[in-house]
Amino acid sequence: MTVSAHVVTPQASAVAPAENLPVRNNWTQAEILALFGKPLMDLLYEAQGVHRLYHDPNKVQLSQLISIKTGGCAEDCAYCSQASSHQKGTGLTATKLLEVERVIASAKKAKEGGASRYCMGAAWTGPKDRDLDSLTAMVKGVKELGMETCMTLGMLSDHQTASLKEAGLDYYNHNVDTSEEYYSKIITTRTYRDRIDTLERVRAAGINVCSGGIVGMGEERADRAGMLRTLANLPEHPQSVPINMLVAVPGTPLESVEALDPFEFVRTIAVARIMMPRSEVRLSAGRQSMSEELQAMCFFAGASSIFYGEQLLTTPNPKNNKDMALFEKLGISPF
Ligand code: SAM
Ligand code: DTB
Ligand code: SF4
Repeated sequence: MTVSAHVVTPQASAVAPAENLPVRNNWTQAEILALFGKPLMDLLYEAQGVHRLYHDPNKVQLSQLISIKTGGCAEDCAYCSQASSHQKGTGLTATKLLEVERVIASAKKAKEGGASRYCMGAAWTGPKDRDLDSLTAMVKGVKELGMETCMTLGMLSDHQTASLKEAGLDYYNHNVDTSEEYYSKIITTRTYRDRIDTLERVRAAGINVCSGGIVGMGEERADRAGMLRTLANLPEHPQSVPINMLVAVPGTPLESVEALDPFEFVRTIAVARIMMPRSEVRLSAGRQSMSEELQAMCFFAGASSIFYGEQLLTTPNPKNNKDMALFEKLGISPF
């Protein structure tokens, strides 16, 4: 039987060469919704094209988390196991700030396991000045191991930001979490403006910004688009953009929210990649319940980083050997 050759005509690339691709900070909601609304294959093709202009498509960065102070938080974020108002339901035990030596010892293990960035998270509205010496010692100690440092401590004052910068902090994580419109449905103890103010302080101090959010909290597509619009229209794109799939923790107000369609999650990654072409887009919380195929689609859509290690802050994450087996199958290597 003869099979007629299927001639593939080379198509014009969907994206411009890197040097012609403007980094935009003026995205409109209509443009973003138009990206979300594309046929999935067109969206993925465009996102992968943009991804290849600035990133090695076969490399994924590994960041490891540690909770340096767990629970007892005065904020009321509806998704969070660590809000003191949800702790009765979640059964989480609050801890004090970990000792510096313990944090550095855990960072060393994370480095040996292959992580290149260490992200230290605290369940605070913001740090107290009395904690600053310990926090700066953690930054210095982790940097001495040759790892990048990231902290997420809530709202920062000017002098706290300056102390962290002086200690050598590389990244500060502070998520906008959702759209401005949906924010008050999720958090009532602070405002969207509070988040933007801390991001401005961090950027002004010359610390790299890590800011993203959570999807699957019962929001509409317009809110996912609005969240990306806020992030991409900041004066500078955040250097890292974590996209978290809600981990619906039993005992939190969002425990029984309807799960987001996985393809909508992939679309969110792809749109983030197109809008913020140079940023690291991190496939963040939620991987524990994602199939390997879904994660592979996220990498194709432009995710260039993951949280690595068997624990996020209070919830589980895939084991290192499981992630390495997946990378092996996909021909991806960590950096
Ligand atoms: N307390 C600080 C703050 O809120 O900025 C820092 C730690 S807080 C736990 C860091 C981020 O974790 C949140 O902004 C949120 O995006 C993410 N997060 C918390 N709980 C989550 C959950 N159940 N599912 C997905 N992401 C979550
Ligand atoms: C981010 O965007 N996701 C991380 C990190 N930044 C601090 C936290 C995810 C937490 C998931 C729920 C938990 O383990 O408590
Ligand atoms: Fe506190 Fe952060 Fe959890 Fe909100 S997300 S309750 S601020 S630890």
